[in-house]
Amino acid sequence: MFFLSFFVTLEEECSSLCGKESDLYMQKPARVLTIAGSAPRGSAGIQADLKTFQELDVYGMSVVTAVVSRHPETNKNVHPLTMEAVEAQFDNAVHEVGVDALKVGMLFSVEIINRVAELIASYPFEHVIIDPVMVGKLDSKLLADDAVDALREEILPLATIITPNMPEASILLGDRTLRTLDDIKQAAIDLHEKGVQNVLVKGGRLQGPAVDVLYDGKTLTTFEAPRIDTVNTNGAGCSYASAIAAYIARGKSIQEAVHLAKRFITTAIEHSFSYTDIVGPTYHAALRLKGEAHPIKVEQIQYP
Ligand code: PXL
Repeated sequence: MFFLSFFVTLEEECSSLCGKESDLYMQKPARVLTIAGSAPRGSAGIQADLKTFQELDVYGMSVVTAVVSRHPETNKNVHPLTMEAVEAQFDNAVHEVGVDALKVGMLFSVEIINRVAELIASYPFEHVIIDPVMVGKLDSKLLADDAVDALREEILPLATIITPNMPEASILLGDRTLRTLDDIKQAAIDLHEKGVQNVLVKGGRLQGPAVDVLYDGKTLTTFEAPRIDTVNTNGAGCSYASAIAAYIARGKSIQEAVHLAKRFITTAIEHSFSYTDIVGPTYHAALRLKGEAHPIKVEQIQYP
């Protein structure tokens, strides 16, 4: 077993045009489309995705699948859009602009999952980053109970990379208990075995440092940041997956994109805040305005 531990020096940040100056067509920002839920508080979902895209200098577009917002009288929290509305948004973005990388977040129902799977298959997307969103930070149910199988069977096979957190990885593996770093390494390997090219299991709920595990069928890579003592992490998963999509659209490899995105989200969490006593957002502008908060420690193990 080959073992390598190092602090990767990240290339100097450059715009999305880096390395592509000779190609006249690419003298424009790379294009990223998100298909996800709308979170009117501004911290998660489409709103977090678009803030992330803007910070990372990619051209953001969106397909809203549902609005997540509790009605003060009826108590209804998830308001799905019609299939017609989903189709129209997708058509406008894909056919009137074009897409360099697609990010998929909250899909909610079997009906939306099936239609979005057909729409994804209808276009030759090069990079598909799928965040298998299930439950929000404020305990909102973001995936219907009967939709887990559809998500696993119809959506995950379309992914270049999936980014489950520990509860999501556990559900995708049939309610397996995941507690330790070794558990999430095995989870990444087993989810890859189910046919996903690249699996990033996020260890936000581990004891100790925040370690995420990436497996691509050959190499297990861990990305470690110190645990930041805050509750204000609403939308962190959405923003992390969006940052991965942005860096991939800008031509980075999966490994580099995850490393750069982990740096982006760790810094955004370090400077997170809240306007009220409700769990607040990460600070999307933090990396740009304050610089990297903590270097990310990267380790690689060849497996098998
Ligand atoms: O952070 C998960 C998430 C994803 N998508 C939407 C959300 C949330 C959490 O609130 O509202 C739309």
